[in-house]
Amino acid sequence: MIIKNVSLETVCGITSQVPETDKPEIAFAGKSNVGKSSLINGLMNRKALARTSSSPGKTQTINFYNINDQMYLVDLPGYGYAKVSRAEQEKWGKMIERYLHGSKQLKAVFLLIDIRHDPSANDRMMYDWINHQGFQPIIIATKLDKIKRSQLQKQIKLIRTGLKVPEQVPVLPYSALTKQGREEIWDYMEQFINEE
Ligand SMILES: Nc1nc2c(ncn2[C@@H]2O[C@H](COP(=O)(O)OP(=O)(O)OP(=O)(O)O)[C@@H](O)[C@H]2O)c(=O)[nH]1
Ligand SMILES: [Mg+2]
Repeated sequence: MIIKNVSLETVCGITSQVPETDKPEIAFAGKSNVGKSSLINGLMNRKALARTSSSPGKTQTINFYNINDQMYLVDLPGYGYAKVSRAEQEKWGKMIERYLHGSKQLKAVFLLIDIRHDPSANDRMMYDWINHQGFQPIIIATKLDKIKRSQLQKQIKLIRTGLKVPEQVPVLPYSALTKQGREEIWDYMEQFINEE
C-alpha cells in the first residue's frame, strides 16, 4: 500500500455509537503497552499520529484512521492495565465487544503479543473471543528488536502453542523501531481488503 493521506477520522468513546463506515476496517487488539498505536504509526509512515506512551493505558477510545480514503485502521484500547478500575475495564471490554460484534466493515482482527512473553490468560481470552466473533485472529509478535535473532523461532513457537494458532495462520514479527515486518503485515492486510 502506498500511503498518500492518513487522518484520525473518528474517536469512539465509551458512550458513543460505533460508527458505520463505508470502507473496509482492520482492527488491532492486544494488552496495554504491547505496541498497537506504535504499529499503526509504522503502517501509516507517521511518527506520532496515533498517540503512544511508555505508561500503559494510553489509548482509551476506539480510533479510526482513514488510509487514502480506501480503508480504516482501527486502534482498540488495551486490556489488562492494572491501574484502570475493574468497572472501567469492563466498560472498555463491552465497547470492544460491541465493535467486533457490530461492525459491518470489519475484515480482520490482528492480535498483538509481545514477542518476549508467553501469552497471558487475558491474551488467550482475547484470542478465543475474537474467534468467537467469527474472525480468525492474525498474530503480530511485537518488539522484535528486543530479542536476539537466535531466539526468534523459539519465541514464535511459544506464542503459537500458547494460543493454539492453527498451522496455516501466520505469526508475524514486527519492530516499531526498525520497521522490520512492515511489508509482510501490509501484504497480509491487503489480502483481506481485496477479498471483496
Ligand atoms: N523497542 C520497542 N519498543 C516498542 C515497540 N512497539 C512499541 N514500543 C514501545 O512500547 C510502549 C507502548 O507502545 P504503544 O504503541 O503506546 O502501546 P499500545 O498497545 O498502543 O498501548 P495502549 O494504548 O496503552 O493500549 C511505547 O513506549 C513504545 O515506544 C517495538 O517494536 N520496539
Ligand atoms: Mg495505544
